[in-house]
Amino acid sequence: TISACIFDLDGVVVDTAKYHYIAWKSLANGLGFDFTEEDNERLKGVSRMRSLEILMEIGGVDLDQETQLKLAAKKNEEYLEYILKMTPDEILPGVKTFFEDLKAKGIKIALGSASKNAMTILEQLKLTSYFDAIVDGTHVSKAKPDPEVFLKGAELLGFEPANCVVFEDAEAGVEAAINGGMRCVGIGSPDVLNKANFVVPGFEGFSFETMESGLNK
Ligand code: B16
Ligand code: MG
Repeated sequence: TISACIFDLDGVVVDTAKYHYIAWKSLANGLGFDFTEEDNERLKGVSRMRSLEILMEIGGVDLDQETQLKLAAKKNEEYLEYILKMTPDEILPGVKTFFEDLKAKGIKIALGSASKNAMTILEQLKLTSYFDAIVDGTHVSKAKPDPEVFLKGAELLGFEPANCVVFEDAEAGVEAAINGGMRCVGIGSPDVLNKANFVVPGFEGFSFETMESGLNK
């Protein structure tokens, strides 16, 4: 039986990757190198400090710890400028309808995100009240593919991992769900998310029934 659904945020509920991209790009340009959209793919689902490490690797630069913290804070300031302008229009298609469907069926909803800005984003989207539990980057010490973020969500709701279904757009996130003993619906491309139980391009037309039949295949 399915008792709860746990959602990743960036790339599942909303497309914040485009704002992360603009902010990381301007940081890279300030350091004297370019940062492409393809490079940005490597940062999806990855923590802020790990993202900066990957960026430094791309630019071939080496920075001391203190500078890294300063630059990560600077990137976040710019990123915040964009997310504070976000509105509920930016909720990805079909997400709200699916949330309503889950509520109507008594299925609990949790957030399992690596982002330290998750609360701000949910507030901007006016989605906070849909969540029965929220676990984000401020609550965990181990990054995906470690299952910590999803296990904490299940624990807060009081359900066994086997009764939880995770929705993820990043490979590391899918692995985190499987590592935690949960089933996982990939949001995106089946080539990338091949470890998920099944993959859909998005939530348009997606319902509790679609989920059940997909998981029972
Ligand atoms: P922040 P998710 C992740 O969110 C993003 O996918 C990733 O690109 C970002 O670096 C990370 O959050 C940390 O975000 O800088 O806001 O703490 O996909 O796990 O919801
Ligand atoms: Mg994500």
